[in-house]
Amino acid sequence: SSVGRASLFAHAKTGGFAQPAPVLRNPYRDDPLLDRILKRLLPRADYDKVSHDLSKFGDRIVSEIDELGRQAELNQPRLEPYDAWGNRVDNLIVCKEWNRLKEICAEEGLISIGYDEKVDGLTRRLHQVAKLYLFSPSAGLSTCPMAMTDGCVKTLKTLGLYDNHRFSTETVNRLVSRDGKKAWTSGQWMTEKKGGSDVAGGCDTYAVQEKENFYRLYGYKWFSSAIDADVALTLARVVDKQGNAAEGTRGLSLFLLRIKDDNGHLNGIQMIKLKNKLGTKQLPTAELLLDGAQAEIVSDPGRGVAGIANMLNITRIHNSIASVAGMRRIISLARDYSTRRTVFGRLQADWPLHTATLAKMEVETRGCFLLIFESARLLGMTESKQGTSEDSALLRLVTPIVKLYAGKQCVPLISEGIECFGGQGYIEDTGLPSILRDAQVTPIWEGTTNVLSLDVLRAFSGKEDVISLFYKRINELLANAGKVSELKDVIAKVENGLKQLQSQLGKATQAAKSGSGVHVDAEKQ
Ligand code: UCC
Ligand code: FAD
Repeated sequence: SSVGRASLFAHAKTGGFAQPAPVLRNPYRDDPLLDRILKRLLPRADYDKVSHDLSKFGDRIVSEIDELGRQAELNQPRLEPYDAWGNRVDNLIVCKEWNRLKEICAEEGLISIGYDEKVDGLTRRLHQVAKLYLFSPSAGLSTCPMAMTDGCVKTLKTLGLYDNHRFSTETVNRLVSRDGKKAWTSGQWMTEKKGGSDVAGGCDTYAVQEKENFYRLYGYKWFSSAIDADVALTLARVVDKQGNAAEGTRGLSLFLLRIKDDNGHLNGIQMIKLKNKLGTKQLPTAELLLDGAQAEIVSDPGRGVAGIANMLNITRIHNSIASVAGMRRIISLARDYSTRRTVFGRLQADWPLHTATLAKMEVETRGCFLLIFESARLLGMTESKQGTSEDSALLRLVTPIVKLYAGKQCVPLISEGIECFGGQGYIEDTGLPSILRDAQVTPIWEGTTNVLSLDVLRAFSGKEDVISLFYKRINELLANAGKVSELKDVIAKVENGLKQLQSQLGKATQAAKSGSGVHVDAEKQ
């Protein structure tokens, strides 16, 4: 009756309809490609173990981790620089969920899996990358300290310091610990006010020697993420007895330092302020004054940039994982929602225009996904006995490419994903907007898109003939793809793209030899 209908809106009632929310399912079992790629790349016995771990971890993400990540977004870090009596205290307050997420990272072996020498090198990196990929969108940005922790382990090991240098050895052991109470994490302080891309042009931090490898650092670090970490790698210019320091890249050396001492006192560091950011709000990012911070030099003098590049090449892979995992998360939620939301009398899923939108997103995401697993495969190969110098050269090339490409693609794609929820996608309480906010950082930090494009050229101009290796690898893949007749047109497009690339690079090389400079068509690049 008309009275019955009207009563739906009486008093506190807001109508009889409530839209079912999208549901997060086990991201491993829900993923269309992950299991297939692991089956293809891993030896059978390893696959069974890895698959079991990922399946279990996927359940934990749904039942526990996703909510911790959400709470970290809702309870953001803050800084109390002074106490009530005017004493400088630099008290950083993070929520308990953030600390719990970091403990879970250790317990689940998100770093240690990558370095477990009992396991084949390829398997351990593929396992680690798969696990990080599942974890990332629920991780409340605890993946940021994990990236830098992984990068720090890699750097100290590559520089030959593990088992040779007391502080580095303790640091590595703590960074790979599976004990959530004992595990350390690392920061990476490169950016200063004058420059984050042009690190050498920006670096005004000076290192004054105390004795042997021990120095005191003076400078201002402009962006320092995960500032609740235990150690950091940073760059500074060594000052000689006359007070002079070398300019440019060759003046920079790499230092390792504790952020606090065993009593919890900051090591000659002041946290000046926390950044007020568009996204990554869960993550404490600070401006730091280094006022005599004690540090040990860990590179040869003047080899700081080359040293920290070991870290960059790892954190860039982590960054790509975050970009692609964000894409995957928004698609899986949007797909689920399309089976729950009725529009114009049909489920979204039954409208071809809507499914075409989802399909377009799916294709792009799968492409990026395959690229991160190619970088993980190459990383694993280079770290295992099976690796060749060709693998190392290709890894050097693929790393900036996957970082720049996935970072660039994820922002518009996640924006499209948000639109799939209509107005609800714009509403903070749904948790959806933070997926877009957090995506926008991935093309910026760890090297912007253009800076990484230049890094691709740096990789091409290295000692190895990377261009030929690249063509060889693509041609192998094309030959394999040629067995599938439906791929004929796609293969022709890739071949055409390769020809254009060859011609552009040929022109650039010619111009570099003659010193004339070249106009490279940016679209064609
Ligand atoms: O942004 C940050 C965020 C931290 C949060 C972590 C999040 C991780 C993701 C989490 C997921 C949720 S930390 C700051 C990041 N900053 C950057 O990425 C800097 C961007 N700028 C560059 O990448 C530049 O290309 C520079 C600074 C690396 C290059 O500067 P220069 O001064 O022009 O350097 P050169 O002279 O070209 O290179 C110096 C040496 C060379 O070696 P040698 O001397 O042997 O020839 C280069 O080949 O360093 C070597 N090198 C590399 N080696 C430079 N780049 C690389 C590389 N990528 N790999 C290997
Ligand atoms: P700029 O270098 O000034 O770049 C501005 C623009 O100029 C960009 O578009 C860039 O592509 C372009 N550009 C620069 N050089 C060239 C060139 N040669 N050719 C063409 N274009 C060019 N840094 C750390 O060291 N540690 C951290 O923990 C950290 N955390 C961060 C957290 C957040 C949330 C953010 C946003 C940044 C963080 N950063 C950190 C800093 C980050 O790495 C830098 O912001 C980034 O590398 C860019 O440097 P910049 O800000 O100085 O920009």
